[in-house]
Amino acid sequence: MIVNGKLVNPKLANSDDNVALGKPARQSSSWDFSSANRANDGDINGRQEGGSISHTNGDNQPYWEVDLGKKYLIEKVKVYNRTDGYQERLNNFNILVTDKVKEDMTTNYEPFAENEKKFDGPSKTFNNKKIGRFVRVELNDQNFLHMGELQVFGSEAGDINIGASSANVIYKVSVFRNLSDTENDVESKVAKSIEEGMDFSRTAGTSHKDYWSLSATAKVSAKYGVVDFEASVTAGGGGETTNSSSSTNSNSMKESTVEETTSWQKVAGKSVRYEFHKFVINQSPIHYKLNGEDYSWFRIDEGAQAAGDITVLVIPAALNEQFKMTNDN
Ligand SMILES: [Ca+2]
Repeated sequence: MIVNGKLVNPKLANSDDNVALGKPARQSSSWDFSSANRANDGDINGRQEGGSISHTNGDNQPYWEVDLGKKYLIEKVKVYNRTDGYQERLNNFNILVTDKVKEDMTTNYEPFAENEKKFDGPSKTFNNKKIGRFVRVELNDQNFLHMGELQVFGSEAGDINIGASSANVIYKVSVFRNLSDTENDVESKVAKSIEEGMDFSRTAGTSHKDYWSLSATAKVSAKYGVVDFEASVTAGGGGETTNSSSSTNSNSMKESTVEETTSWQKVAGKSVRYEFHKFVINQSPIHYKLNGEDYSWFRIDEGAQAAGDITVLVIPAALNEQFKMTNDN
């Protein structure tokens, strides 16, 4: 078995970015030259003379809406009110999100913030967790709607589709880390069965007929995956190994392990032993695209039992960027 590769860090959307900035915006009507795009032009100036506030006519339930271009897990919406008077008009309003478009009409709105009253100070931040592509501010009553700026913060949510049902092999990884200089017995948890929630993917290599690969990817969030740990191994015919670990903020994480046991293994000094425990399930994988990367995983209907096969990889713990190792297995 020949293993070589480098550590990789999955790219994740930067949640500090205002994803509404400069995106297409519209409103129920425009008063004078106060077009919708003024509320996401990057200028929070709330004075009419500054030329950067959006402003509708006195419509019944006027709205302002931005199209983020793709689905995001929206976690924060910050609204900047007008500051040169008339602030009380931004009163009794909803912030709504949706990712549904039907014949150019947005539908199926969900409230991000409901029946909000006017707020003190020039801006207010609303927190929630909603999947959406469109963010709308709408007054419940008849009035003028104007805002200095509206900012949206979140991470790209990606797209999900369900694959064809088939027998699939997935792996759960156990990590035995020995940071001391000498060989030691190291304890880790080994999964005996797994179920829905925290999921693992397998990717088949295609560049060589004897070539195989696997990846064990811990996903968090019931609906949308965020990588917490990823290790992939390819071998046979001189494959390539990547091994990465990253920590991200999680959303409704749910452990998949139903039953586990404690295992002790001897691990050489300054090394990490990875055990990939094989599970075989027969159902449809869920394919997921996030930040240009493809993932697939499973929502397992019933606790799947370990098949008993274990693949072991031991690598130096101090490894940082590049590593190469060879053994006869
Ligand atoms: Ca503005």
